[in-house]
Amino acid sequence: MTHRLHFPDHFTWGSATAAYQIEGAANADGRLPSIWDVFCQVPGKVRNGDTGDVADDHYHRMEGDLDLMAALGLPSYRFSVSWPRVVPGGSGPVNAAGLDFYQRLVDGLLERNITPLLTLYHWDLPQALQNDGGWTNRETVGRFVDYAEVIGRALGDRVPTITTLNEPWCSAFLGHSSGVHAPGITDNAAAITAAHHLNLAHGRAVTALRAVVPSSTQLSITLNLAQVYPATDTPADVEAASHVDAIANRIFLDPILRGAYPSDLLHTTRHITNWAFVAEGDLTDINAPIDVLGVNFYAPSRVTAATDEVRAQVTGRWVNDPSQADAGASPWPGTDLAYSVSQPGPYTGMGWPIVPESFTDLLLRVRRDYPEIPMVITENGASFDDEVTSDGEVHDADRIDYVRRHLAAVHAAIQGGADVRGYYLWSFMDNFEWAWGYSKRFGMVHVDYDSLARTPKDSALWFRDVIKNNAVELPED
Ligand code: PNW
Repeated sequence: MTHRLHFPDHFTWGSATAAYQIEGAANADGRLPSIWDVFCQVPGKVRNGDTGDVADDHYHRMEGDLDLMAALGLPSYRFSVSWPRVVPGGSGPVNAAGLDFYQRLVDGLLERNITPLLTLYHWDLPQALQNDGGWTNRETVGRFVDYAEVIGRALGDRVPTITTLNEPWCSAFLGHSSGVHAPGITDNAAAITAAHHLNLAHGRAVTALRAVVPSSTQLSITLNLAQVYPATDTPADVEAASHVDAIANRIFLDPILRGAYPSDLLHTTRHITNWAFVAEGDLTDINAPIDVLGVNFYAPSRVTAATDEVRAQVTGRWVNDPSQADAGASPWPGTDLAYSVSQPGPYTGMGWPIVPESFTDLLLRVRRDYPEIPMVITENGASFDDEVTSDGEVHDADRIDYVRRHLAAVHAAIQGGADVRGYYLWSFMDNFEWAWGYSKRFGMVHVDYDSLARTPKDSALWFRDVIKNNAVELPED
């Protein structure tokens, strides 16, 4: 016996990728390096010394990939535009050849009846801008707005939803505090400065885009919100969880949706920064109205207060490290007041705990605290060690189980009143998993990194049925 959970009419189904993770062709047609091209050259930063130079070679195989999306019944596709392809110097001349790739991509999607969802920035800052300080430099905000306008003018008439930034938390805090992402800086004050400039870039880009795109275009930002639980119910741990909620979630949600930084955040970070980078009018700019909030979710977080005992266990690494899944503590990026601690399994191939109920909690929390904003799940999925069998199949039952349970969690949140409009599975195909290189596979399509052959996994065929039925089937238990 099975039990069918139906999704609302007009629910949007799709899958997602990002430019640097799939395109390759790093030096083609006038593209210049991004911070990730440079970061990949630093020994020890990316597993096995992998780079995005070739990746899935999507840049040269785009038509075939779109055919595969159509064959798999995808109604929508979320991709990102590579800033260093379109404006290679970060500012200055537009590279027509780079822009042409995205023209062809969008046209190719529309020809196949696949609705594009475009992300302007998925972490590939032009290195030229990093040389001037990148996101710690307020000038980068204006460069981003100019780039957003270029894309809005070129593609805005055919792309119904544009997202400004993907996961500014990762750019700010993994890039500038833990340093496990490009540009690899380890400075908490720099991370908070970067977070503010990312917020400002988002808000000003929204206003600039409104002037150049049709009035029907939905504008958005995608956040990876941390669903934070205290390690124990002691007041100190509860306070640590609230602090992490401020420095991971409300640092973005509050200025964007309410026009103010949380007062507790300003207070608890005053020994790190004086927030002098916030200029008059910034909060009004950041608070530019958006139409929908993109939410990416993988796993919850568990945190504890900074005590001498906890500090003694610190391994110095960010805890989202598979080898750390069941050991140690690590400083929460951007702060010295809270530490991330291990959680019970089961885990995905990233060592991230599988806790679907926490996804429901998160969506209901956003609904409760920011009731006006509709949400779209712009990423959810899991990495596992998939292998192609001798008959050319990939039996990824663990991924199907992960997605099924997380879809049930989304459904429960909708039943509970959350306004969730769509779901994009991360990822369409295996790709460059940032610091983990090609060692982690999130795709519903397998990629052989020798031949670059694409093989739909069982999860892709299963997801095609979910889409067709607008429903997920759960085993009765
Ligand atoms: C997201 N963390 O990244 C990104 O949007 C994708 O590009 C990426 O492939 C996907 O999730 C899977 O990792 C994250 O350490 C990377 O908390 C790291 C973390 C969160 C999100």
